[in-house]
Amino acid sequence: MYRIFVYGTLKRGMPNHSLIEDVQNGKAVYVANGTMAEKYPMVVEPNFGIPFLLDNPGEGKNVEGEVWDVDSNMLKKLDGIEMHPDWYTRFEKDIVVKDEAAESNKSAIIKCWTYILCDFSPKLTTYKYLSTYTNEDVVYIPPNERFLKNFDPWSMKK
Ligand code: PCA
Repeated sequence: MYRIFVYGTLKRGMPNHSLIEDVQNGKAVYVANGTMAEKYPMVVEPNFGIPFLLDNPGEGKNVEGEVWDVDSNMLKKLDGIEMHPDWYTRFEKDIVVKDEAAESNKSAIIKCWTYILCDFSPKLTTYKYLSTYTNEDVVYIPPNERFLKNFDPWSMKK
């Protein structure tokens, strides 16, 4: 199994979450909510509503998300969707996980794979740095509809 941290459209209730729940893609088990140990700039690109964690550690906020255990089939599927390693790149990062039992304030740091945008266009750093992705402020345009707005994925890169 592989431990992953999702902070964007793959979270529960978000537009790509059904991929994780689809048993045809492989196995996935929810572990806990988590927060990145290190600060990162997380932005939502305003024209397509795509969340990006920018490879600029130390800037931005401690991003919140979900930890899941997935098998190699599911990981392959997610790598395909995120276009790892050409678009997003998957890295292992430290995630802080709290004991969710009442009255406990124990926490642990675990290593999880997460998708980060490297060599990003400087334009992306002009957007607001968020700690939590929601699909409320900017509507997410899924990949199969992006051509309608002439989306060029490589315009997000340097
Ligand atoms: N999907 C991945 C990376 C960004 C996105 O929208 C995630 O939810 O973590």
